[in-house]
Amino acid sequence: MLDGETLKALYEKHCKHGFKYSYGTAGFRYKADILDTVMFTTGVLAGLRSLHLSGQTVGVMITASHNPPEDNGVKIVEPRGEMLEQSWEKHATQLANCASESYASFATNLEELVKTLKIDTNRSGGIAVARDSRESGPRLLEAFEAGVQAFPTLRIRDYGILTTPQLHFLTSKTNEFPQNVEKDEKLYYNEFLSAWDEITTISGIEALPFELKIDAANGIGGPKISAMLSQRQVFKNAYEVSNADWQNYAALNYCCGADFVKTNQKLPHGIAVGETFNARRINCSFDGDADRIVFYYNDPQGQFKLLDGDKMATLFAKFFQQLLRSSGLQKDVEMGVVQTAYANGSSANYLEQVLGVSVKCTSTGVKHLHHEAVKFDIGIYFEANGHGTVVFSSKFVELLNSKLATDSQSSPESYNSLKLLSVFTRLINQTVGDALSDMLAVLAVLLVLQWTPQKWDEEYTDLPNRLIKVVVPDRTLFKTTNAERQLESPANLQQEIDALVSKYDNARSFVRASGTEDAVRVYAEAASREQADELAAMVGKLVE
Ligand code: NG1
Ligand code: ZN
Repeated sequence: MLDGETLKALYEKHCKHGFKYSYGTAGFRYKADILDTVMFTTGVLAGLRSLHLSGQTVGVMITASHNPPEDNGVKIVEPRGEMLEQSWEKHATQLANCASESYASFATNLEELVKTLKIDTNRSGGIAVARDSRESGPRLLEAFEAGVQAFPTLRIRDYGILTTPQLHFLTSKTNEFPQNVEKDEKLYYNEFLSAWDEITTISGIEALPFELKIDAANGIGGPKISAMLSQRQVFKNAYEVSNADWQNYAALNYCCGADFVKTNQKLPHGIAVGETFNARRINCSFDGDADRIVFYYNDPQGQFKLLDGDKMATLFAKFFQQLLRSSGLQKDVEMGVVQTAYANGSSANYLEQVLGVSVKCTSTGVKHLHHEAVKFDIGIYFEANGHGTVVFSSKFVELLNSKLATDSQSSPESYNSLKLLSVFTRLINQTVGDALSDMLAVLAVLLVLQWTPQKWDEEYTDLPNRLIKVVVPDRTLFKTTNAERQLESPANLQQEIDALVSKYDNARSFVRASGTEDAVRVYAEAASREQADELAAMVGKLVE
């Protein structure tokens, strides 16, 4: 470990005093100009984490996802690509807050962590770091790297600008694959494109039978999706990337991207609808770091229709259920869907009542959903905003492989279904929700089922809903229970919300503090658009 004098000099170069930080839903996320201290301490903490995990490579992503351009953030990724182990979040928060107080406080806290976690600071270890396209990225990276220098035995691999899921993927492959395999973007593209190739072979298509429009939120997903799709003839002339101006910092997430489309329930700037209805036209929006995706289309009446995370979860559930049945595996495999309180009531109903699939509800934030999803053999998890993926248990993958090895003589339908299930385990980025891989997976399902976006949408009808943000003096006063569906404090507020909800048809509403923005979120759904809007506004007034 670095000597005290040198570490202090680095600290003084990068740290400022007087802020209070907290490692929230998706790591630290604030205005970029107050983040230097946090970046420095996150460098130190990621180093500690790697050393604690016997020198395995730990990932770090510098991003503020769908937030405005002036924000930024950072999160730590576990060696297998998952979110930081929950018990370490408090260490991250504490170290940042100590550093924000004084060097002495930071140094004491660091010493305590090394001691209590029994960390050998002389061993080697590794950090893989990447950032999204924000202007503040290079400055914050510098502060981060200064923090990592606390442990001179650590190697840093700086991947430059990547999507968040690319960083998760490469972190996981760095630990999984031998050293002589190059862990770069090529590895990422090859992984998903080779699975996609099998889909095109199975479907027998030479050209994508969709007119695909991609809104890249002026983020890093734009150049990356082009780099991916341009490698395959089947996409030639079939897609167009809009809002791909990722070097125009101010344009990031502005009037475009998945969050804009989901929240406003309308087309983003830069995506126009044709004069005449085209059943094969499908649009999608990524968020700024390309870990979320939502799809949408305009119906024959010209009405905007959203196909969000709930629609993706239900599409995958129906599809995998069919494949499990036709391959005779349904009795051996447990499949479930994990959602949050923001999932549309109709989606949970459809899953449980129509498909008969089990549904679990967790707190917001993919780390909670992921944790629950891995309990299933096929765990489908999506936040309504389009952030999610599917995870497959190793037991399931082994079962598939052994069936594929022995079942080649069984019915072609069953064998084909087994093959498709196997391809999907490779087409989907299981480490984390990934706009690029999710997009390919959704297109693959539609191709196999020969469905149009409208056919997909017709499976069930969303209840009209509204999500609003209310700025309050102190959002930490809002404490929830029951997977964030009910408030415990402020006292009596839940009863007042319940009283309002009971006046509307088929209604539901809940309130929680955001973990990524300084605001409280109010969600409402009801039988009609007017009722949902009115209920959200009324609950919003209660909260103010
Ligand atoms: P917060 O700000 O805690 O609501 C938002 C999203 C989460 C998740 C995180 C991380 C909503 C309502 N909330 O969290 O689902 O994606 O950002 O990006 O969409
Ligand atoms: Zn994101």
